[in-house]
Amino acid sequence: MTEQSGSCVLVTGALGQIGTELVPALRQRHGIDSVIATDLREINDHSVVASGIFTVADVLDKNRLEELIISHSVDTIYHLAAILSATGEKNPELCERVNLGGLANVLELAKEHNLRLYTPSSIAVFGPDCPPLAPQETPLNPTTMYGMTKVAGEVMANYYWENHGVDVRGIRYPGLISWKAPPGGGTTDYAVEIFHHAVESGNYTCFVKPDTKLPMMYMDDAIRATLELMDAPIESLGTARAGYNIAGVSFTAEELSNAIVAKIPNFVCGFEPDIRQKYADSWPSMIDDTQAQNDWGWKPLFGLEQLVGEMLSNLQDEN
Ligand code: NAD
Ligand code: AKB
Repeated sequence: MTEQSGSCVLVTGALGQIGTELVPALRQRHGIDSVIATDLREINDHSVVASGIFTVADVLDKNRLEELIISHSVDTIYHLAAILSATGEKNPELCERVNLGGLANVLELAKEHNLRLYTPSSIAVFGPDCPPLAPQETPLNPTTMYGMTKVAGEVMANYYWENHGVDVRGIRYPGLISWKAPPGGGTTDYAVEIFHHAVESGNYTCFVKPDTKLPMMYMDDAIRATLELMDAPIESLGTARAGYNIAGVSFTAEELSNAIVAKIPNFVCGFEPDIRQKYADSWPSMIDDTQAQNDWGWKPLFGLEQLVGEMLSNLQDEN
């Protein structure tokens, strides 16, 4: 079902890396007053999200979310609030509580108020036993708490679809690369930080090894994928509905650094792996997204060269 123009959308975790770009895209589609952006944090007046309705809401407070759903006649939730992998390993209890508790609340509210729900998954669902080219269907044995919450989240979402008919959809995003908002404490954050350091100081110390290869995606592709999945006719979606594999571009940390050097010849990147190396090593290096291609026509547009060009030119303009 494609969202109708009268639709009212609630976004949780709206001030994060994805929300900062998804909220404006949703406001362009639905109208500025039809997107209710929420987050646990207070908004900064300079945030692009401040151009429309914003209110503080904790996803663990189901009553507060329900109040917003009723008072704004919300029919769709984009549930972005979460604790990502690196922060999640520092505080696994918080990660479990927010990621699973928040999702349980929005799933129940979607059931009770007949809402559509978008809830992202991640390549963190995969574990060390996954082949380097991750299939859509494979045993999911993550080693991070974050990954475990994402596997459980897909299972919970499928349960609400199968048992209550809740139209819930999700994508296993790769590491997302963007310049408008900082990443929120993940393992793939090096692939964003490197650009800021290249532009601001000309050097960066990367926290994974040069040959670490992970699936990544430019934010424009990720936002388009999200909207395309939400627009897909319900009957076109298969068993992957709560966690579609989608591929963008895979590269090693060294390939990324070299692509930046091609544009900024004086840029120097060193490598000092920390604990995040272990999380990166537990994830596959490439994603098989045949199912997303077949079910809803997924196709990425940004390769490494385009992504590096966009990141550097936008950050250079900002500085
Ligand atoms: P982020 O960390 O940048 O933003 C998450 C937001 O959630 C933050 O603004 C935070 O303040 C908010 N939040 C935390 N606890 C909350 C609570 N209790 N109530 C309300 N808000 C709360 O994350 P993101 O990168 O925007 O990711 C959004 C979603 O996409 C998450 O589910 C994440 O797992 C998933 N994802 C992201 C990536 C990526 O590379 N960015 C990759 C795969 C999956
Ligand atoms: C993280 O590194 O935790 C996220 C993700 C891939 O889910 N960017």
